[in-house]
Amino acid sequence: MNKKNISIIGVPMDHGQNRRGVDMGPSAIRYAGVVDRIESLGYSVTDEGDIQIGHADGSIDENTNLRNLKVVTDATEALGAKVFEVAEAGNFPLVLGGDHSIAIGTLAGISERHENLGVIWYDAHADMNTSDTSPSGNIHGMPLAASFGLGHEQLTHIRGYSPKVKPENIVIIGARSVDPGERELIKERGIRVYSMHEIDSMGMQAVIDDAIQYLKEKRRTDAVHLSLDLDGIDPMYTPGVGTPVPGGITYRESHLAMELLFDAGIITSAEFVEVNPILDEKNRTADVAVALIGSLLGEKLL
Ligand code: HAR
Ligand code: MN
Ligand code: MN
Ligand code: MN
Repeated sequence: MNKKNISIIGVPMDHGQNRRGVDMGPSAIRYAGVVDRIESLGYSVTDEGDIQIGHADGSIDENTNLRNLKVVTDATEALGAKVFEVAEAGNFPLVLGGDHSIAIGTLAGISERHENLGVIWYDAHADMNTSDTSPSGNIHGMPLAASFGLGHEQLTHIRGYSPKVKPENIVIIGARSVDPGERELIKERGIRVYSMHEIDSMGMQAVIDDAIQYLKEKRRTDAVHLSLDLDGIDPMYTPGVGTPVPGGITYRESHLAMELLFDAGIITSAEFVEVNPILDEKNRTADVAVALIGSLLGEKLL
């Protein structure tokens, strides 16, 4: 990655799920020193502040099976516009969440500028439910499906176009909690998944090498967005997340993954989501987010 200016965009969103506190994620990550950490690597940083988030009553609409659709739609529209603007200006968008529903907006802003965007989805979950398959009505379990064009029209058409990404340009890393409808879609759409099984058996180095090779050589992507959900990492290291799943990726494996992505120079935008300081222990999860952002942007041990 050339040393582009990094534009930080905070998204204090907690309406894509039903546990409060993840709206404080951007503050916690800033408090953990994200700006200084990135500046110390020689980048210039612009903190663009936070996207305005409306209020919602938390109920699930019985016709759509969606919780807080309007406020999520409004926020992702606003985020999409901001991401588009900073990327147009030549900056690297670094989005801080907030729950994972915000990825719908990030991808809406980024994909408009690319013909063949790739996405790396680092997560315990597949986030590929639709209003028909969701067990929770929570939109943070739906952003990938929405981004390849499945689900409620308001979610699939942020910024007026759909799809944002081809299913075969998506790579999921760290999956270990996948719902039946998601499993079907993964098979049907040919989505590449490196679940915990592949991470255990191949090792993280081989997983990342394979993912990079796939996105670059096989899919010929012209940009790659990293969407990193802190629950992809084992809750032993990142307890401050709303939907922890045991048996996850280790702290060191995650650093290695970020370092290899940096070395490959393929990542053109990123987001770090689901940090919930209320559920956390001494801001550890935000600290991990900042450390991983450091490695993604080129920090080395020696
Ligand atoms: N799959 C479940 C659902 O749709 C849980 C999703 C949890 N999602 C996140 N983002 N934390 O990955 O409700
Ligand atoms: Mn609120
Ligand atoms: Mn997620
Ligand atoms: Mn998750």
